[in-house]
Amino acid sequence: MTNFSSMGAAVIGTGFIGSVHTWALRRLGVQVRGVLGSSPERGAEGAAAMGVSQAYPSLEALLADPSVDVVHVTSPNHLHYPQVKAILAAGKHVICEKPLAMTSQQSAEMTALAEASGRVCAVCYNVRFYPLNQHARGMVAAGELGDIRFVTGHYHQDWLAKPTDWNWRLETDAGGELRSVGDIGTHWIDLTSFITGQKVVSVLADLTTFIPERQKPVGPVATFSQATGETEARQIQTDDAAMIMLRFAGGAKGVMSTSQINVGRKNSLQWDIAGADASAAWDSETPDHMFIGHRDAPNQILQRDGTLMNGLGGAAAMLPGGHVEGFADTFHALFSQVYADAALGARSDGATYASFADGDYEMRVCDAVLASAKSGTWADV
Ligand code: SOE
Repeated sequence: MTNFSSMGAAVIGTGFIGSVHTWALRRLGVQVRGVLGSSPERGAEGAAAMGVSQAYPSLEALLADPSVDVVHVTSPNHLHYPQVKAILAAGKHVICEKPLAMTSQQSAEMTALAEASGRVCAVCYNVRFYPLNQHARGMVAAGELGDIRFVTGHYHQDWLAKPTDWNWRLETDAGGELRSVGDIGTHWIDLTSFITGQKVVSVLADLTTFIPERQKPVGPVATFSQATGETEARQIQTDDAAMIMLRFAGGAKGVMSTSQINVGRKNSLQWDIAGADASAAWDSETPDHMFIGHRDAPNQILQRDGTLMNGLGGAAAMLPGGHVEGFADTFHALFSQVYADAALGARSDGATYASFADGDYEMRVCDAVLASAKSGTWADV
């Protein structure tokens, strides 16, 4: 394991996911030089809670710090575009949370700027970095499933199931026009495209807002937590759930659903990929086990063990043997690739983290989902 103690990072955002980034950086030995909060007070609170030595007073101050090599963007979606542009103009590497932008116009521009900058730019599609997902990509690439036919599954959560549940993602101004699809559906699309090596080319989508009016707390509320106290009624335009049929470039077809109101489903991403010769299936709530299905032989369950997996899977495994790995470990694995590339100054050939071009592809799939939901017909990506 490489030690990145000569490298410095700054993290924009001190909420749930900003903390996950900071913990993963610590495990890699990266020096977390400071954080930037949504206000100086929140920045100071976040820095104190995470034991980081400073909260920058502004993005300008953060970018002026010469000891920062890589900037992590974990702010609400509407800030990704201006912040990433400023970070690239300052000549720093960037890891941006998903979705990359609010629109595909923004993501296309960010991708062009990233390519021109010569900096290492990644989108934080962390689910790729469960070792068995990397292993599955290796299996498909080696032809072990045969031609890919049918790709099905879901990404369901329940943290927005009640009319009193609130988060900035609910409003289009901060989160974008799509919510369950943009926030978690793009993880599923990214992951299945990554594993199968096939991009989605056409979609038929149906979006639903089951809770059209919610109670917004007057004070701040963190992701996955519930506020108490005074609230005001807000009309909701974004999707609580979606059903999407998919056509992939290589001929595969699929169907998936997203939901943030499925009571009891905390953070459930499942995929099931049927090839002509074998199938595979995986569930984020039991991430160290993968189903491998056969027609004429007993089915198998592969338990994650770096020494029993292919090269991609083995490389992503952070712990030896069958020691259980989880959500936080995926950030550790993703960042270890990005920091190795940042130390060299360029993306390496074997890198498997999502590029800005991948993030732009997700935004174009979102455009097609919206267009299809509005027209009631298939829409091309
Ligand atoms: C909220 O839905 C959220 O934090 C997503 O934004 C993340 O991408 C997902 O990993 C967990 O849930």
